[in-house]
Amino acid sequence: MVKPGAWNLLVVLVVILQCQTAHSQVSVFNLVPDFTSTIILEGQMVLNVNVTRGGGTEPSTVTYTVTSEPAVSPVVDNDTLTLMFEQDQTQAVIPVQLVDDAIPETSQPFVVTLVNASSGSIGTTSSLTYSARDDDQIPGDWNGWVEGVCGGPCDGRFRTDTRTRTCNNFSDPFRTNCITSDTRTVACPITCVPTTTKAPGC
Ligand SMILES: [Ca+2]
Repeated sequence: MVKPGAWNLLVVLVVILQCQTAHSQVSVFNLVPDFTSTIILEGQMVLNVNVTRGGGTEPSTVTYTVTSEPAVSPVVDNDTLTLMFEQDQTQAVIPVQLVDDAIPETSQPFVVTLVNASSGSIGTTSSLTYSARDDDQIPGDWNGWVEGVCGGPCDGRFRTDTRTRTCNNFSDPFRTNCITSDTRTVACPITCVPTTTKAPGC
């Protein structure tokens, strides 16, 4: 028969063993594929990519990269960055900064990659490739300026000219970014009649 004191000792040993087992687990970091929103527009500015941690619970800093083709107009700010996991934290978010330019272009891929962790290791889902869709229309040439009517005070008259152009979205409803009208302000000739004042006695 086991004495009560021995049971207590056994329980303590089991608890210590469990704690050691938990702390000895290695953190494994993975990206979380989420393509439910398959259309990523450059104009949305930010794409949040989730990272999960399994295994360990210790603080760890994960290094990652965000890269796009070294084209004339990269779709992300290519960079190497870090993501901090605090004690017991199991999820974190990488905010990918999209470049919202005004250049009409084709969809462009970019890649998010987990590189390493200060404590733990990178899992099998270490890299995901996305595609950023352009939202810029193709602008046509501007039509000529249409002069406005001069108005305002006689010594500060001005007119507002306008001009227009058409933009082509090539039947792509996501291409919405294009300015179709423009204005300019032009000074008009002064129309005040000069007046002269004679000094008294002249
Ligand atoms: Ca663009």
